Amino acid sequence: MSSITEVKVPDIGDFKEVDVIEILVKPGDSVAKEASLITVESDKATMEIPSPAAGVVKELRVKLGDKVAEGSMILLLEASEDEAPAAQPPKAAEISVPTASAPKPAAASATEPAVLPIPISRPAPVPFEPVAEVCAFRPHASPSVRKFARELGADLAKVRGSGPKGRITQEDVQAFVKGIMTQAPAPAPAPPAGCFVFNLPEWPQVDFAKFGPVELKPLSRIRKLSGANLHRNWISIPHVTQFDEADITGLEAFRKESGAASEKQGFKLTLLAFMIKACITALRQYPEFNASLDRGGENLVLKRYFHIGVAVDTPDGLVVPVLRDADRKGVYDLARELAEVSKLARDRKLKPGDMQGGTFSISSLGGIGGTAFTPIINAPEVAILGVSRAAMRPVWVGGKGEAGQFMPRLMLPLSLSYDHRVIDGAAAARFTSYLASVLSDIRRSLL
Ligand code: CAO
Repeated sequence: MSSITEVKVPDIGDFKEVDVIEILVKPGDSVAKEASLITVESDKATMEIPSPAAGVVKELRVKLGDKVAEGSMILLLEASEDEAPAAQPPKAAEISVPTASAPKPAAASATEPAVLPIPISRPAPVPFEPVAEVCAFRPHASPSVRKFARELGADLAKVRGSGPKGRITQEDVQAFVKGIMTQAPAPAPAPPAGCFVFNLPEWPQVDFAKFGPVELKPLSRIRKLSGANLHRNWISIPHVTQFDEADITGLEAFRKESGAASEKQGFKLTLLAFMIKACITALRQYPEFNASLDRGGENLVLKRYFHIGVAVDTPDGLVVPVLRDADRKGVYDLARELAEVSKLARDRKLKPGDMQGGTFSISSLGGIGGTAFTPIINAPEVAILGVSRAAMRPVWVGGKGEAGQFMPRLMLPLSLSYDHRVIDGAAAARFTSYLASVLSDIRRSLL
């Protein structure tokens, strides 16, 4: 004979009221003894409440978001025949599921009426598994979701929770795994030194549509990949940006004079090609800028080659193709190659290898505008030069006092971001002022 059992919230220790955050069964489900029925959560712990017996769920008496306390009814369970009690059943109100640690003997309640004539099975105590949120940066998920993630090999720390208070749901884990299966981006290698764990407040969950019309625009694959890398670099490298400016009046005149030859061959002799040349001169002078930290963070790997990455703005996002052995190329060759790689980038034809092996990067926004910015280092490089728009300005030249005068000069703003673990502020100031001097008199790059 089968019997109906009222399953209630057992002794939940010190917690007076807890939230129902997950309902793991529905009417008609067959459950095994000790199978989890619901998940409840206090501000300190998450617990699953197991079934006291095997049987079929007849009726749910809780819904998501309900607050429950010890004794609250969870559901009615039709216990299987072999689960039916052999001995005399206790009263309905005595039904209790097992407790977390020291199970209390179920006490008869005079005030709680028995809804049905229920023959009761008294299950053997089964300990809960309260999951204390021992560290604040542990992902917020119930034990069953954790188990599910473990089975799929999903790292919960990387899953964004869409549930209340950022809680990770089973659907979030499924979506995360699906995302990996479809995109399969290479996992980022561990940072060279140390491991970074941040204890940050949860990201604000805002329903923007509540405030006005919105439109959803999916991020491009490039933007997602570069966004993840930029974020990693920004939070794991102590950036400092050194600002300076170079007088490029003479260089610009020279570039214009020399430009006709390249125009005939179908490419522009751009300022950027000269910038690359000048940077290599400065990198030779200050080799720690053409370097990387080794994996252990104990040594600086100085590179004896000069592969310069150039940030290219494309409709799909930022990419950084690398001009290899730029030190062995002339300004015309560099200008031609720049035109080629930026076209390849915009036509989405760059191969992964075209973006690898860089030793130093340049990000030029000069063609667009602005006076300064703070570029993000392209790890594992240790420095990146930002170039803003050159402008004519009155500059005091010719020495102090009456000997000097204001002259109109074309001034180029430079913004050098560097990894402060590797490069000191004084070295960065020397590097940028040396670079400015080379740009002011490009003949220095021949020396
Ligand atoms: N100051 C003033 N004018 C400049 C300049 C500067 N620093 N740099 C370039 N210009 C001028 C050029 O002379 C050119 O003028 P003309 O059309 O009159 O000849 C114009 O601006 C356009 O230059 P360009 O962009 O075609 O060429 P470039 O060599 O300067 O740059 C490239 C090439 C690929 C770097 C650029 O097109 C680009 O994509 N820049 C954006 C990079 C970026 O997004 N960086 C941000 C990274 S951080 O998010």
